[in-house]
Amino acid sequence: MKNILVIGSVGQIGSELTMELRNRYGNDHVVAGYRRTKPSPELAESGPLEVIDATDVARINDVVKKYNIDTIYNLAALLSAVAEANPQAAWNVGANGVYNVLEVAREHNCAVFLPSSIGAFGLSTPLDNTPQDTIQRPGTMYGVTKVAGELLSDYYFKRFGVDTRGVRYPGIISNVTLPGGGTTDYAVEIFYEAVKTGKFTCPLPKGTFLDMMYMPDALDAAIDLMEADPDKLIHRNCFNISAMSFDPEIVFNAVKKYYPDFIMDYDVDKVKQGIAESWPNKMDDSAAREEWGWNPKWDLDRMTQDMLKVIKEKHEKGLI
Ligand code: AKB
Repeated sequence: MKNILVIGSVGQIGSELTMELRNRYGNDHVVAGYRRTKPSPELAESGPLEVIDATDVARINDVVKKYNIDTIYNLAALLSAVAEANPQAAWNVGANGVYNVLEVAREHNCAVFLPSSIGAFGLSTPLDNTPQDTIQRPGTMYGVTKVAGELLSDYYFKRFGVDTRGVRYPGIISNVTLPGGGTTDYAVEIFYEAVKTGKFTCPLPKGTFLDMMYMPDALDAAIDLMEADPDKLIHRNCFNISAMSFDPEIVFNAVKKYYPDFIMDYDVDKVKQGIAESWPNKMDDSAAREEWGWNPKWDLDRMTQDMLKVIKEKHEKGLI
């Protein structure tokens, strides 16, 4: 049986990934590592919990020893827009934090899941059908840390044999924990506003296409890749994965189908616009499909129905 540590377990992906890992591997086998934000009662009461900061290598080491950890999922990061506001902190968590996790993994022989992002690309990358292996010159600190993480993961595998694996996540859409400070956050907020106020002001301009994915597919991607046969992994780290690609008008119309009175206007955030325009419109994820069977299950319409249903139920219960 695996003993897993999730660093960043209260974030948008971490909160749901930790619960999914507990379902699959047993509650006692998955340690939820968090830094400052209080974990939800569900997370806190269903299994072990430890305060962990990715920038504190001694603390990671202690927790790995205490629970005999053999697999680490490191979800700690500052998202793209927040990282632009505080590049020093973004480097510390996104690059030094990754280095710390890899060092502990090397010493204790742990497998490591390190997520990269569409943010690892930049304006000189082909933005349509973005290849798995291509030019990566991101113009953001978030992107710089993601490229550093990809390279470090490859290095630790080749040099020290650490079982590192990772995907390049697109914008993730979910209804449990809100993302904080990403460029793709609008694609989550639009669903909440449709239910709560019937009106949404979009920070990205019409025509800004980005890769997106519903959370259940994002969780499957992480766990399926960690379970994949290592002999079949040619790339191993930073696989392009995508489930859909849309611009604000397309997701607006998808919501409007179920909320016909929903209205949207635009108030473009220049920082987010600049970031979004340097990211792929649509990635080629054929390497992930070929090497470990990546096959997303959720398309835009199915996801829209599910998001609206769950958020409406929460709203009616006064939870949001
Ligand atoms: C962000 O917008 O910063 C993230 C990402 C795509 O990595 N959601």
